[in-house]
Amino acid sequence: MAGVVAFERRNSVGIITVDNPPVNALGQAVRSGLDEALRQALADSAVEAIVLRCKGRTFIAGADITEFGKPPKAPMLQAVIAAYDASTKPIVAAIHGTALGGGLEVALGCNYRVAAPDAKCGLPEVKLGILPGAGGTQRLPRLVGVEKALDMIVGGDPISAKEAKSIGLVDALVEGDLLEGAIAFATSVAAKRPLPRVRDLTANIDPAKLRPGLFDDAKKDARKRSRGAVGPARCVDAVRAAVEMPFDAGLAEERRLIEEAIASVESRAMRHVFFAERKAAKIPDVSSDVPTLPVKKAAVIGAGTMGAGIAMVFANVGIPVVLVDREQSFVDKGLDIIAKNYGATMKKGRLTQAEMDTRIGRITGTTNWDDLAQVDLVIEAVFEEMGLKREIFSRLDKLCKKDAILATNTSTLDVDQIAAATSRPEQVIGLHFFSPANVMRLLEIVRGAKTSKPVVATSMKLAKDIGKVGVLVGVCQGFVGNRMLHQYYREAQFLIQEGALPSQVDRVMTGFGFAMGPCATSDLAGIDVGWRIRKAQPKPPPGERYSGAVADRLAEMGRFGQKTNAGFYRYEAGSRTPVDDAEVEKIIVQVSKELGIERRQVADEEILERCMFALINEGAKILDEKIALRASDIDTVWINGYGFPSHRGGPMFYADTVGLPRVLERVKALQEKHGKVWTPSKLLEKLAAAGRTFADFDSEQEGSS
Ligand code: T1G
Repeated sequence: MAGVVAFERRNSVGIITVDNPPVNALGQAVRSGLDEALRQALADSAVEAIVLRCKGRTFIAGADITEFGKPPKAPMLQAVIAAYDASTKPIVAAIHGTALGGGLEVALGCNYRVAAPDAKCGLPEVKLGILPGAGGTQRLPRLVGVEKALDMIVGGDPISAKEAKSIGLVDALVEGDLLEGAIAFATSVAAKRPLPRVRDLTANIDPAKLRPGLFDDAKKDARKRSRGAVGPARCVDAVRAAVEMPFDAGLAEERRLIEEAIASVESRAMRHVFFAERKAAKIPDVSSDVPTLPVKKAAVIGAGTMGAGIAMVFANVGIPVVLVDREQSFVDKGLDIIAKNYGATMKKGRLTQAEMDTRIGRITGTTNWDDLAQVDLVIEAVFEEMGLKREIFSRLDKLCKKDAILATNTSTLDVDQIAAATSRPEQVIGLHFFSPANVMRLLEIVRGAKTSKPVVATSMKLAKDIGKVGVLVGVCQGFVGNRMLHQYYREAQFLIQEGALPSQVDRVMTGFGFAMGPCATSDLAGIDVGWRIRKAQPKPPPGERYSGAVADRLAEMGRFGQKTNAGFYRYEAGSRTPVDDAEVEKIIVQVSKELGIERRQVADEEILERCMFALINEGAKILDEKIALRASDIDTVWINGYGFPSHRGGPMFYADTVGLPRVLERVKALQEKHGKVWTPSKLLEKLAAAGRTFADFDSEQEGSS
């Protein structure tokens, strides 16, 4: 029997144990091991009942995603589950950690399921652009009802063991030793007949009991929320088959749909995103044996919106944090922001009063810098002004303990220049959070020229510990995300100067799948933020176009965006819904006139191409300069920090789907027309000429490191 699955008997109970670290994924060896173990259990006459359980940190967390797209190897998972389903002896699945995807489907093929109280169950396949393909769409609705099954399958989020018990997905929660509890449960049901099989349940899938139009509504809703991805709607079709077809026909329909999904670019994109996030955590020259420093107590300098959000991030994971500002009123305002944020989460039922009190209890507001003497990590989150930041870092250098990590949340400034204000630049790093810091998953970790490996390793680990996706980037203006954003916004603004309107540009980009278009995002972030930065920078030389002209005019008129209920759009009081404003069109036409630009019809395709190719070309330059380690890191930054649609895989993955020769050809044509802002990246030219992709570039980097 394959070494990853073992079989043993304890008295009258056969125990099948899966041991395939790190997450007991259902690779070929596990599938054939499960098959063989069942055969042994059924053949052993002393066995009256069977327990299926896993070693390690979790129950089976799904099919082995690395096998997707490769020729399938027998036994197929459906066949393995069919054998468990047909067992003549009761099988009890003992769930701990996360029973996900194919793992939960295996458990649904068993007669009973018991779980540790902190376990989770889910069918997250939709997050990989596919759907449960081993009976989950047919068995789950039979067991927990159609609406709950739709919720779990179309949404993809796991549920707690407690909820699973309450909806009948799990038969019992086992306190203490899970295996002993499962064996006791198995013994208690050993003689019970007939054996309960999920496939035989029909009450929950009786069409007469379902709300008319349920599936059409679910499909409409799925389309509305999926920003153009087709995966969620396909999940609805599969669950519909459970109601409209006999079990085996439903299984066949599920099979047809998953084969269609696995072959789709959408699923390839989302699988790329899955592995890209995990790869981002690996730093070639900082191996896992580089020691990390403990972060048991943190501090945040600056109690503004950003600082307050960052303090919450630490309090949320149990790390006490000191929130510092120069005046008590500023500190109080920061603590107030925190209380309001937690209050809002509590109102949504996602936090209890007790949890809120505990978290707020971990945050100490102060104006006394001596309170920083013993913290392990300080994050500076004050105004974007170099002089102020250097002053703060030189003060921290004198105050903080020797091995404290001094971090800056700057989004644009030179981390090396900030580090040079201290006697310990090796302890300085950039930790660039995204607003709202307690919500956005991305953390750009900015490695300075002198940042030590232990500080890098600690920051990468910290990102995971605080629930963020950490991506290591180098020092340059705007790092990875904002540097590319600047080129994307540049093109969006040029297109508006040439004839497009904000709503057209935003419609094209949200149609592509972005959560928000560039103009609505500027209104959310505040048009005045960019305006103040531009005002401090030199204007482009004569003859060179200036992308900030329209935004500057709006800001000069006090149209800062949502905060003034007017920006690129108008906002009704208290509403965040952008409304087209004829006043803005007048302003834009006037600015074009002053710039000597004759306005013209701009096609949607041109908007998409120029905005996307500006991103891609800058991304390639960033890779060439080694500011990012991988093209997939750039994708991870854009998906977790800028609302890039995950079903497109990120700007660099998208470029590979378009084809780099095509991207290069268009970039060169745009350079012809619009000048040096479109100078093609050398790396893009090299890869296109060699018929290679950004994915090739990444695997070569990986191979050479
Ligand atoms: N297949 C292959 N590798 C996997 C894997 C999987 N299903 N899940 C995790 N890994 C690797 C991961 O790449 C990483 O590798 C290591 O395990 C640790 O993961 C038929 C078709 C379980 C919640 O979508 O959500 O079943 O980077 O860093 O934070 O219907 O992993 O160390 O080299 O994420 O503790 C459905 C995917 C599959 C679950 C653990 N299942 N996994 O999180 O660790 S489709 C999923 C997760 C399916 C059936 C269909 C998480 C986790 P490395 P990690 P973690």
